[in-house]
Amino acid sequence: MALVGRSNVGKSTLLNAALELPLAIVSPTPQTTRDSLLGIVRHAGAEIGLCDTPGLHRAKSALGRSMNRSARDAIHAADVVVLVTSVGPLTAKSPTPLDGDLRILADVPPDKPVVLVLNKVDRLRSKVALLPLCEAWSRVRPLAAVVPISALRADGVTRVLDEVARILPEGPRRFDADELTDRPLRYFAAEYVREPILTATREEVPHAVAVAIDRFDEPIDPNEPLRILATIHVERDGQKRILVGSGGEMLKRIGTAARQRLEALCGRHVYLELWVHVTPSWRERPAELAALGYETGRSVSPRAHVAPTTGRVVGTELEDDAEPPEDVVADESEAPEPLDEDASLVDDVEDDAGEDS
Ligand SMILES: Nc1nc2c(ncn2[C@@H]2O[C@H](COP(=O)(O)OP(=O)(O)OP(=O)(O)O)[C@@H](O)[C@H]2O)c(=O)[nH]1
Ligand SMILES: [Mg+2]
Repeated sequence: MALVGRSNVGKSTLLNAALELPLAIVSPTPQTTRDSLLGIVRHAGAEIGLCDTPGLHRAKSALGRSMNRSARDAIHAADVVVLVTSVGPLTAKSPTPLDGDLRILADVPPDKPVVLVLNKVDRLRSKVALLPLCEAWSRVRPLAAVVPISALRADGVTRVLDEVARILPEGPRRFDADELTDRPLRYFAAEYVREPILTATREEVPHAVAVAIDRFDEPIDPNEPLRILATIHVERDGQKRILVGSGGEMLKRIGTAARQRLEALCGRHVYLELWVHVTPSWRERPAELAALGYETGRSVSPRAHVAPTTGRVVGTELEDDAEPPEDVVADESEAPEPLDEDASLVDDVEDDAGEDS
């Protein structure tokens, strides 16, 4: 099944809750997830491959387009689509589906079952507003189920798995009994370096960061630590200064958080060395994106493959179709959402600014 939706609605939080393990990185920054990540859950006799995907958004860079492509590919590859949206203080005033969600749904083939997940119900004072919202959704297209949940509190997540297990087609098992994900440990090493950066930095910095694993030594003796050398790529000198911090203090904090996260996942000691490198415009350049693993989505290449380039410095991406972070939820805009007649997921997803502040 594919977990799809706008940015920041809680897809990765839902994946983690279903796995009962914080495998995917999560942050209040829109566009946290950059490529698909499969988590395998055994539930009610079914083997469910949950494919977490990047939030569909109005892409303003080659990276953004690659992210949207990966989400669309997941929609088309999945047997079941779980469309995740979120509810909040505005839901009571305007219990209608958001344009951004409707556009995503329009890209799901009509014969593919869709489970709609209304996430973040913990933000509602009363769940009464969910009834008209569910009714409005049911008029849009037949849905296999509508499930209100709080992924953050792992409330309702079992019901999502129940519904998916019920409608999944029968087929042979595809994964080993102890398989958890399709990604290797080095993928998580890069992601877990990125996560504290997303949490600790603001504005364009989180979006300008990519992490490449330069060396990944996994000694056969499990008592020996994993030895990892990673480069954090940024686009400008100022961003590098922020990440290094005064006396290297920020970089040290990032490294400690990443190391602890990885040690918890793999159950062994980790030695992690971090470098910060300015690679201008990496988000715009297919060669850099491929070297960083975003085009192929399956490998993180050595630093040497990411040649520093010169050229236009990419401005801040306006993540204007994203669910806003928690701290601005109270300011959710009530402005009508701009409807772009050409809006379609076939090209870049156009924005819905409905919940923007
Ligand atoms: N209050 C509340 N916050 C939630 C819930 N689920 C997720 N969040 C928060 O929403 C933010 C985004 O969560 P993610 O899981 O990263 O969202 P996402 O849809 O994967 O985002 P992208 O990867 O950027 O597309 C984080 O700050 C989460 O803690 C929920 O049920 N309730
Ligand atoms: Mg995510």
